[in-house]
Amino acid sequence: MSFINYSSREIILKIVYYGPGLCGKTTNIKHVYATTNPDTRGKLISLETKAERTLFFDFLPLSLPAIKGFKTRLHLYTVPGQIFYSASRKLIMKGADGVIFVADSQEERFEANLIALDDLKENLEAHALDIEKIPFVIQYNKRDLPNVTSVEELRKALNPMGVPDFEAAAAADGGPGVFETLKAVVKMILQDLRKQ
Ligand SMILES: Nc1nc2c(ncn2[C@@H]2O[C@H](COP(=O)(O)OP(=O)(O)OP(=O)(O)O)[C@@H](O)[C@H]2O)c(=O)[nH]1
Ligand SMILES: [Mg+2]
Repeated sequence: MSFINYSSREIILKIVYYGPGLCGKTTNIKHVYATTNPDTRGKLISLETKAERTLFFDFLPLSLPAIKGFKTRLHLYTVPGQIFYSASRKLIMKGADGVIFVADSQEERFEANLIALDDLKENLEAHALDIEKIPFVIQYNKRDLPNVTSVEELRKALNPMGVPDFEAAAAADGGPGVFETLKAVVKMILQDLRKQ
């Protein structure tokens, strides 16, 4: 699936942050941007509504160390979580190499997480991608808030497949969990790539 250009010796890996509205997808990508060496990051492009909700997507290109002489780049995308942007979400999943599902740990968002996960499965299927095969990790975000569902309960509802999952607080100081989550999905993609 990954874009490998043999003549320019370049590999591009597309990773998409998916999840319900306001779960913290854009906050993840902004944290990555803010804490990455300027030499290894490109411009962060955010297409937002006036209320700072993602309108179409966010995009951040990052460089990784070369792999066997191939320049390797990550293209990070977020989808817009609001229910009515379904068509955009579907479009953005095209050619995804890996997915990070950002769950909102707040009790009142429990149902919204389930709906978003179903929506993800549908939009992967639309591109002949299978959630059981694509590198996929889950992040339980907003762990800094008081009204959160336990990780055990979230795991039972969202992660019956037992994929790597992480607690995070993307908006908190130091963004705990943000890089762990990203590194885990990159590792899975690179493992797949080696098998090709
Ligand atoms: N307390 C807390 N707030 C968070 C956390 N992550 C994100 N937020 C806040 O949640 C709100 C929504 O965050 P966004 O990153 O814009 O959410 P999004 O998932 O991109 O939302 P859409 O673009 O509408 O899908 C913002 O006010 C963030 O500051 C977190 O870990 N803890
Ligand atoms: Mg957003």
